[in-house]
Amino acid sequence: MDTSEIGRVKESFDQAVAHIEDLKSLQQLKVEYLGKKGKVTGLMKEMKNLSKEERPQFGAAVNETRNHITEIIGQKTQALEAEALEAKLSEEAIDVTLPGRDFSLGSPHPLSLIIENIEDFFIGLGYEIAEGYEVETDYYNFEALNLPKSHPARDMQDSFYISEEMLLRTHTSPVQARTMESRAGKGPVKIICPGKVYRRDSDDATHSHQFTQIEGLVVDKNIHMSDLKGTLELFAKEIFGEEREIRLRPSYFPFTEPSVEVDISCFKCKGDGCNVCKYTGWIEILGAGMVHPNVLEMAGFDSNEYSGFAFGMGPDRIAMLKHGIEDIRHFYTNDLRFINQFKVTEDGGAKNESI
Ligand code: FA5
Repeated sequence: MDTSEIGRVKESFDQAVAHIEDLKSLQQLKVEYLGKKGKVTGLMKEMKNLSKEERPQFGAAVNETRNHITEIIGQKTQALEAEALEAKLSEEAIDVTLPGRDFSLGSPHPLSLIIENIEDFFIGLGYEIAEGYEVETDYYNFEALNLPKSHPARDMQDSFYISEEMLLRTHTSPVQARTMESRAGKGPVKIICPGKVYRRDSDDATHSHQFTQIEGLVVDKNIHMSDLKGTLELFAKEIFGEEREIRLRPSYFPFTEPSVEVDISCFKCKGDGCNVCKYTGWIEILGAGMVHPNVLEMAGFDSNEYSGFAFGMGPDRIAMLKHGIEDIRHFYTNDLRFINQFKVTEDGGAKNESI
């Protein structure tokens, strides 16, 4: 063996290393040349077959080749490691300038918003919020409100009966009967009761078999019709605008005497006549009256000492008027395109962005 064999080993290494592209192949190449049974080690083993004179030169050449291979492998290892790190970093790179992922925020339901507006207004006047039961007894829904069985006025509210004595409440008025009863004849009572009610009405653009109502009740000494009128005037201005006026028309409810229907001056045409007010200049918004002495007495109040007023309104219809919604069924069909139009304004009110 002569030094030309060493040159061939070096050359074959140089050629092989030029094609290496990953650390694993480089490691294999290292073993192939520098390992125990590798080519360079094989050259060293040849030393014993050489003469004493040849050995130093041969040994130096093998050492030089081994150093060369070791150095190249070292450099290549570093280069490949840097490349792998670079690839990993760019794979894991986060572009902090990308816009964040959008997640959709729900909008409060327009009915919840109008109910909250109305609640806030009455809380400001010192009212408490009272709650009752959606499944109610015939007694509280009708009898305690001066509507004995077979009273013809029961037909005013077609009902879903569950049994002889139980029904889905047709209005929120049973809450006033229950609340008065719980106060054991002692005033003042000053409540509003928002909630769902149910009637066997056929669904159409302005009627739903399930809708919402807000009841109001004040019972104390010396409560007069003027207190009712003043309260509702303030309410109309708060919900429909400062310039609103109200008017009371005589009406009939078995639980109030006298009873009135309350209209507000039209907020769209300001009284000139338009499609919202059906060209009358006025829009009906609620029923009200002075609490009937029979209702006070049945709930344990002395009607000679106490008097009161009550009112009941439909937030569905109020929201429809306020936002120009033409069909009550939009409230109950859960179409997000409808609900998402309503946003909460800074003062906590509702804004319909499409209007
Ligand atoms: C009542 O329910 C009385 N309890 C209100 C009342 C309370 C009067 C206290 C006096 C004192 P009325 O049946 O008119 O009254 O209903 C009140 C409101 O509920 C109506 O003005 C209307 O806005 C709403 N309403 C009635 N029926 C429906 C329906 N099917 N769909 C949607 N809203 C309705």
